[in-house]
Amino acid sequence: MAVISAARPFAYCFEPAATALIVIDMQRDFIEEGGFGAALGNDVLPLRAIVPTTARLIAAARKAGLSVIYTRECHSPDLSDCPPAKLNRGAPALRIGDPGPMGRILIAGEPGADILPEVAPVPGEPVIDKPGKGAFHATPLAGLLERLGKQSLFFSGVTTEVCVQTTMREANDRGFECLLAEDATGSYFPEFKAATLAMIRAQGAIVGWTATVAEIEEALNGQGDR
Ligand code: TIU
Repeated sequence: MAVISAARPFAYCFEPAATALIVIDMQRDFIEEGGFGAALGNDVLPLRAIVPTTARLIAAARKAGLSVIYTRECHSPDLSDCPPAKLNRGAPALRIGDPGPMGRILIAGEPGADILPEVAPVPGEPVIDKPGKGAFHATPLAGLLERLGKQSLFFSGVTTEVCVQTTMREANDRGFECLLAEDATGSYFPEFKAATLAMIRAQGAIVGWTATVAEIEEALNGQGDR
């Protein structure tokens, strides 16, 4: 058993072999200009800032033998998996499925749906395409985690208060011990990120724990072993 002693709100214990790192939606459509995030009117720079720390976390997880599982928010080309409630929400400059500078917005197989090369999966690492914000909705993720025998999940990716928090809450209800990597998750709204971290760990870790990448690395390197 390993422990992240400095995790908030208190120490987080995990069995590395029963732990997976979930890397959520580190896609060009959210992190680069010309994608869905920018089309919604957002400044993408705060998301770019977490790319190096996320790469570090992925490398540490791989080295320690954790499973690394990726998600991508994207839809089939005919949009049959995109409900009107999602497609028509708000007044974005470009809607899901519209042609943009990185291909059709948020469509599987288009360049914009790709994961950034700095944090890309290596062969054999699962990539789960999801039509919703939560990664358990309409995906094989629950079955995959059960087959792999995972009980603890580390979370990283974008955006903190939308897809990351939704997935973390889904996982919490499914019985996983959840930890969010504070500096490997990002939001277009710094105040929403701060609020999400606070609400996750409030009330005695009501949703889960948070820790920095350095604190997670220390535990994965064995310095946190009991
Ligand atoms: N808009 C926003 O903050 N996020 C999303 O639409 N998707 C994800 O968080 N991946």
